[in-house]
Order: sequence, then C-alpha cells, then structure tokens
Amino acid sequence: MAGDDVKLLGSWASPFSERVQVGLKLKGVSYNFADLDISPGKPKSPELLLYNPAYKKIPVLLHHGQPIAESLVILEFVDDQWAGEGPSLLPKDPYQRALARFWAKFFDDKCILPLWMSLWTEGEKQKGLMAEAKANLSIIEGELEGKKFFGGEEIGFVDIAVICILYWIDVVQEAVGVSVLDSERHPAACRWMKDLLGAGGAVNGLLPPREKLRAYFEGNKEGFRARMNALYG
Ligand SMILES: N[C@@H](CCC(=O)N[C@@H](CS)C(=O)NCC(=O)O)C(=O)O
Repeated sequence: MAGDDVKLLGSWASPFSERVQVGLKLKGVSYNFADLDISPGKPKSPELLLYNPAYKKIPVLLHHGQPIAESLVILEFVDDQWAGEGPSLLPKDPYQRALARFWAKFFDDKCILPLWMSLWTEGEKQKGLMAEAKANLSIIEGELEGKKFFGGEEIGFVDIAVICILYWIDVVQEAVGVSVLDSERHPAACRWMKDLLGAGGAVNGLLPPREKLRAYFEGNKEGFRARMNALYG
C-alpha cells in the first residue's frame, strides 16, 4: 500500500508468477513487475540467482528489498502483510486455514506434474500420466462439491493456486494438440473454471489473454518439450 516497496520477479508466461499477481491484484497492492524471460535455453537473470539461490525459480517477491520465494509461501505472505486490505485469502479459523494449505499442497504435489507432463509426452507414458492426473484431480474436485469456490462463498487461497495452473493447462493443451483437461473428465473443475474466468467471474480479465499465451507455447513448443523431458521425463 502507500509507502510499500513491492517488486515481483516473474514472467507473464508463468502460472506460478500469475498466482502472486492475482493475489496482489485482489488485495489491491501496487507492485513493480520484472518480467523475466524464462524461455527454454535463456540464461537465468542474475537478480533471480541472487534472490532465490535455493530454487533459482520465479516467482520471487521483494518487499522493501527482502526476498520471498515459492508462490504459495508468497501468497500467504501477501495475505498476512496486507491483512485488512481486500479479501482474506486464507480463512481465519485455524482448522479451515490448515485445510486450505493442505489442498493447495496436494494440488501442487499430486496434480501439477502429471497434468503438465501429459502435454509433453506420448504413448504409454502419456496414458499413465493422464490417468494419474484424472485420479488426483478428481480428489480435488470432490472438494468443490456443493460449493461455489474451494474457499466457500468467496475466492480464496486454493482457488488462486488451482485456477492459474488449470488455465495454463487448458490453453497449452490447445497449443500442443493434446487433451488432458475437459468437462467430461473433470466436470466440477471445468464448471468452476468457467465461472471464475467468465464475465463477472472473480478472475475475469486478470490472467494473460488466451491467444497470447497459446501463441507463446505454440512458438516454443519444441524447446519446452525437450526441456520438460530432460527435467521430468
Ligand atoms: N514451486 C514453485 C515453482 C516455480 C516454477 O516452476 N517456476 C518456473 C516458471 S513456471 C521457473 O522459474 N522456471 C525457470 C527454470 O526452471 O529455469 C512455486 O510455486 O513458485
């Protein structure tokens, strides 16, 4: 807020960086955005290596020059630092708070890699990853049953964590010509995603335009395929 010095090292093309941007925007916090080029083959920025030597990954938030890394950790920091500004991202009740952290962690640990790697693999390997993604995402979907948002009536921590990734998966699957996320396999997630992104939705207009993102991944698809298989294949 006024007097705060907030800088985000990120990339417009990163869903993890986007989680932080959505959190800051919902809270109404002004920030400077350093849009780093994380395309495959590009050297890492010295600023990133300086502030996140442990993981060497974006996003990194600098608050008065103090670095914080890891998107979920940053989101929690944003919620605490600007408590009282905009909506609370995490529930106040300790048990509900713990549950929100649990589901965000489960999504990160069990859903992201099989969803993402389904896009960059083929044959039996891809089939196995798709089955794993479907099984784990169905568990997450169970959490949405009878609710508008993961957080209940208002958008919260888990919604932000999940929407950024699923939006990317939805766009990138189009760019690479693979289908891993659809309303037949994941009806609750697709319904929830449509509500959030559509006219009047809580993140409508906050995420990068679909066409821009699709073109970026389409243009870099061979580089991403090689890099993802080298890292996780
Ligand atoms: N667990 C991390 C993941 C961050 C991450 O994977 N960042 C990617 C961009 S999407 C990155 O920095 N990639 C650059 C690289 O690995 O060289 C978080 O939640 O912040």
